[in-house]
Amino acid sequence: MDSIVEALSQHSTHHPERTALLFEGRAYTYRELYSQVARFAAGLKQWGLQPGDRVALFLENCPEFIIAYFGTHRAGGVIVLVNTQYRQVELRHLLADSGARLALTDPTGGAELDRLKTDLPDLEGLVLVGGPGNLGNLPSFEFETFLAEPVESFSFPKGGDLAIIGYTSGTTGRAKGAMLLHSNLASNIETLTHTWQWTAADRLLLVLPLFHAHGLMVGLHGTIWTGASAELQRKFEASSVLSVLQSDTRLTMFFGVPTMYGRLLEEAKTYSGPLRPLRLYVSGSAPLSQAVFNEFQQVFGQPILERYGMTETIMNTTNPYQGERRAGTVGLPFPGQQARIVDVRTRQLLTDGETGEIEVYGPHVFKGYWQRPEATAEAFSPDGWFRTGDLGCRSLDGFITINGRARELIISGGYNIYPREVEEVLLQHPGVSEAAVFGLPDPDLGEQVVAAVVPAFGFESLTTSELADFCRNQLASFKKPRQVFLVKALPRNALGKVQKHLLRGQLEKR
Ligand code: MCA
Ligand code: AMP
Repeated sequence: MDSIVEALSQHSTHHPERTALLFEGRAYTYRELYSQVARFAAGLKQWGLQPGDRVALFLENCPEFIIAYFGTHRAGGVIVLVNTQYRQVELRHLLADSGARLALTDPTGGAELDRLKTDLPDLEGLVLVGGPGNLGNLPSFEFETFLAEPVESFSFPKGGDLAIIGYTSGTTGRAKGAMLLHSNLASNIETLTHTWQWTAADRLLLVLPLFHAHGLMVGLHGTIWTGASAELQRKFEASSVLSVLQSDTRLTMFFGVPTMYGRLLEEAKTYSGPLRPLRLYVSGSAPLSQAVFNEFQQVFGQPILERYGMTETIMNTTNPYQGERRAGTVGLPFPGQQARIVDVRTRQLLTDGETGEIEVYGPHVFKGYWQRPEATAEAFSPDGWFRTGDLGCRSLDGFITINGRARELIISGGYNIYPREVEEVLLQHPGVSEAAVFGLPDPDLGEQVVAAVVPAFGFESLTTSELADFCRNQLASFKKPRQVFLVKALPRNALGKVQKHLLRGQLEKR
């Protein structure tokens, strides 16, 4: 099968009454889900969507997200994923760069996009979930009115068709759109579901946001590919997740970022009932500490399976489903995919035990960055391997450990923050003369965003909250600095480059 939407259609034919999705007390069978998908696809066609046109999804977890996602693919469209925390700076860039013609959002998101209309000439309309909204510039349609009579005469997407543009940043320049083909999505979920022994009998508690790869391309895709079911929640909240995990005996799997596991462990301390282990707990998107791994195994009776992925490649490596799950490592490449470690400077292959950049190869690797041929060329080695930007080493028996990053990146609670983007916003504040943004360890989030700021003359009493609010007005709020240190000067090397490791060393102790 070339696409996940085709798998959905097949399940709706062969097992129409099987449950696909549960959300806030409502169950959707495969028949119902696919019928809504087909209707949304027809609505898109009627509206005038052409194959290859981009549709942005700027919405929290809900069934409409899933219907619009598969409906867009059914109609030959391309999905642009947009984090719901994004504000004007990110929205303007993502929607303009992708040239999205239509966006699915809620009335609040609609108002935000409507304000940007003059900067977004390609955006022709909004589909709104949860009410009509009060918009002035863009035509909008309520979700329900967009569902049309299905037309089954058009074909399913082919493996080589573009499916998703997932934005991910770099050290320089703005976020780049990683182009994932239907074949990338299908091949990766095929090997992943096989490796994790995911079957139609499984039920996943899906609380990860669907607008990122982890929730969407692992959680949702795996569910639909195997004909299983998912209980979808709007967002993660430790106490309700713990009680659902314990009370709903049909659940077999839970996927999360390390912050979620840490919070579940905290919550478990106040939980009186017995803790029922699920078949599979998976962690990824950020490093899982050995302490959380060990404590989770003790408390929940199961070793977490840690895996490693990226927007550009979906899932790269996994600890074994059967056999040792080695804490602190991300395991081995999925079958059918490859990974190697090369010297960062010479690009020569390294031997086991040596640390270098992780490169990956296989049918899961994306096609390139949307309209960025130079960035695409730089991202691949001459023999076609993708340079992940992650540093790691491989043990003699093949387990990969990630032990650094070749690029500047902060991972906070599983969300990526590129310091440069936050620095650029800080520098727009009249009180900031110089700014350096970096990560410091955080017991809950893994890393937290911190800024060192040289105040402009007369602004020596700038506060963290003032600068955090300033960032928050323009950027997703998870990118705002949690601490701001005022310094007299930034340490620089002979070339003038800020030495962030020195700042980190100094400020970590404060
Ligand atoms: C929320 N806040 C955060 C974060 N999340 N601050 C720093 N880091 C975060 N990750 C801030 C909000 O901006 C807000 O600030 C305040 O916390 C409360 O927001 P709320 O939404 O209630 O937060 P939360 O429920 O505590 O969220 C924590 C979370 C969430 C559940 C861990 O961050 C989350 O869902 N993370 C998962 C991200 C994910 O799916 N990543 C996968 C990327 P204020 O009050 O000031 O507004 S895909 C990927 O990385 C690759 C492919 C891979 O390998 O998976
Ligand atoms: P993104 O750009 O959002 O796709 O984030 C991908 C990045 O998340 C990777 O390049 C890694 O740096 C990081 N990552 C994902 N999974 C893990 C993991 N299990 N351990 C450490 N880092 C991870």
